[in-house]
Amino acid sequence: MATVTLLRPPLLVPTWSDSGPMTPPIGPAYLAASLRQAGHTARIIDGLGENPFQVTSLFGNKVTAIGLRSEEIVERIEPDTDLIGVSCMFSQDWPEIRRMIALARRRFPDIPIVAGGEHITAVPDFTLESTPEVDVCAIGEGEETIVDLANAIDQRASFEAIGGVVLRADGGTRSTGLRARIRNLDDIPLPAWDLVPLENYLDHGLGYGVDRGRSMPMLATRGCPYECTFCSNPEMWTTRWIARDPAKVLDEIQLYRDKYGATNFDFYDLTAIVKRSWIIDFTKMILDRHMQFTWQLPSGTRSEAIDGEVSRLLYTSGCRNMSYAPESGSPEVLKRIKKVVKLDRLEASVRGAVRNKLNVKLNIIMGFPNESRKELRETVRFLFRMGLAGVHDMSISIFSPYPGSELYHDLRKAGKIPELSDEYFLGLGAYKDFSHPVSFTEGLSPRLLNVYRVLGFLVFYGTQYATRPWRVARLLQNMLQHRQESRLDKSLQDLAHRIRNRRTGSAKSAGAAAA
Ligand code: B12
Ligand code: SF4
Repeated sequence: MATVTLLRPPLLVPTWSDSGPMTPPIGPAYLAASLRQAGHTARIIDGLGENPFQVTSLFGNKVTAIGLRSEEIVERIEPDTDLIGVSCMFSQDWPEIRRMIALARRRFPDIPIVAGGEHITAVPDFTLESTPEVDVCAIGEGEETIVDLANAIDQRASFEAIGGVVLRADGGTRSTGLRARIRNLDDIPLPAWDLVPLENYLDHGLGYGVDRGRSMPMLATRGCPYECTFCSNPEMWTTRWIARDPAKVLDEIQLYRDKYGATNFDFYDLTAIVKRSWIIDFTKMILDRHMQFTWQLPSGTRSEAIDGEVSRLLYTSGCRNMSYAPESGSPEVLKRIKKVVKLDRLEASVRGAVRNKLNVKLNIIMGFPNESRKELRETVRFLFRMGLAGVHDMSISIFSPYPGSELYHDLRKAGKIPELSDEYFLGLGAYKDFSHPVSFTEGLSPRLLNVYRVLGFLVFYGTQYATRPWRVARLLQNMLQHRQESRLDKSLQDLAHRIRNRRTGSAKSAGAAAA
């Protein structure tokens, strides 16, 4: 049987952004579990989790790496490895991951290297053409592909007949095409968390959501049925949304409560709430089983299935924080980006969630191509209404054209992204970085875009706190007592750590504020 080492890079964050989510590597943990189930030996080198308190400045201090340096990750690969797998989720990380791959190749000249993940799925040909050190790219969902690759190594067979890969062939590349998605998610073995330095996350309150105790990542669904033009979901997961059996999700939660003392569960789903009946079954089952834990939906979810009854059930079953992803307050923009959302219905859903005591965050994007000033002002007015409604948090990202998305293809065709250079990849990190603003909007300078963004923040938080002054007191109290309830609590406390620990180089200071 084969021995596979999976590399998770360090966390790479734009140095001047407030974002740097320190999350356990759920993708590699899933892959490792499938490898083990098939009889192979799996290892994970979690670049972030192995040393979450080390900070390294990269690319002229444009990027901060948190965790092991790429050199240290490669040093830890055991010599008996038969296959090296590298995970690349975020395109902005590619320049450093490519360097890590080159280091691995230098140390292991004859061991096959496979790269996979969301970024690789979007640009497999570019990856193979620009990075001779990569032997094969895995596209889409990875569990079956990694097992087939390990089987092929074991049987000394070629990779050519394996589904879901892109290989070099005849001086170019050849794709075997995306695999059919795994239909029964409950057949996938649970993530191999024992191969990850999990305590480093659990003990330090690191994770995706607000710090509400020992937090474990969860995945209840995969995929999303929508096709928003700024999102790479359709090319990666297709438009098939598949949910697990709610009972199995709760069995997993119970396992982590017993095994790791977990008290909070962050759902990493792309769009957890699509089907009303699923979320009702799930929440009612928590209540029927008398389970006591908190859970959060930090990825921006859709609003269609969340009416008053659903948000009440969410709260009573322990959900405390959830994010909606309206993206814009302009109906024209929403139509153009194919968000398929009705703002009045979304607003009603949000108001219901706030009334039912959920801590609500909104995800906004500004700076879509062709977005007008009038449309940006509509978004600011929407934020005013949401502040008035008592929504707790929001984030405004500046639009970045991620590979694999429809807008990326459009901008490439129009020559707005002339080549896939390091500058372009690093520029994708500008979505939250005030120091290097980028604008893809005709007639709107990066500076002006930043002005709209600051205006949006001021209007939203100003309205919210002017109408609910007790929330300011609560914010200060939480700050003093190191308690977190909202994303703003989390961001401010992480910022305080960052300032306090700047001289000591603590990773928590360098970027633990959540995205
Ligand atoms: C949860 C999430 C986050 C969380 C946590 C991410 C994490 N796990 O560390 C946080 C908050 C950190 C986050 C932040 C951001 N995110 Co995000 N996020 C997601 C989301 C919804 C789920 C990721 C996930 O955990 N999936 C579940 C696991 C099981 O899947 P997976 O890791 O992809 O692994 C599978 C396959 O990819 C493959 N695979 C992966 N690695 C490998 C390796 C090998 C060798 C093989 C064979 C296979 C393989 O097999 C795995 C199992 O099937 C994805 C969308 C999505 N569905 O993936 C977006 C997504 C990854 N995020 C995205 C973006 C843009 C961001 C942000 C830039 C913020 C923003 N504006 O939204 C920030 C950047 C963070 C940073 N570095 O600074 C984009 C990335 C696009 C890109 N090309 O860069 C995505 C794809 C959303 C989208 N469709 O646009 N995100
Ligand atoms: S942005 Fe959200 S709703 Fe739109 S396709 Fe991506 S995951 Fe689905």
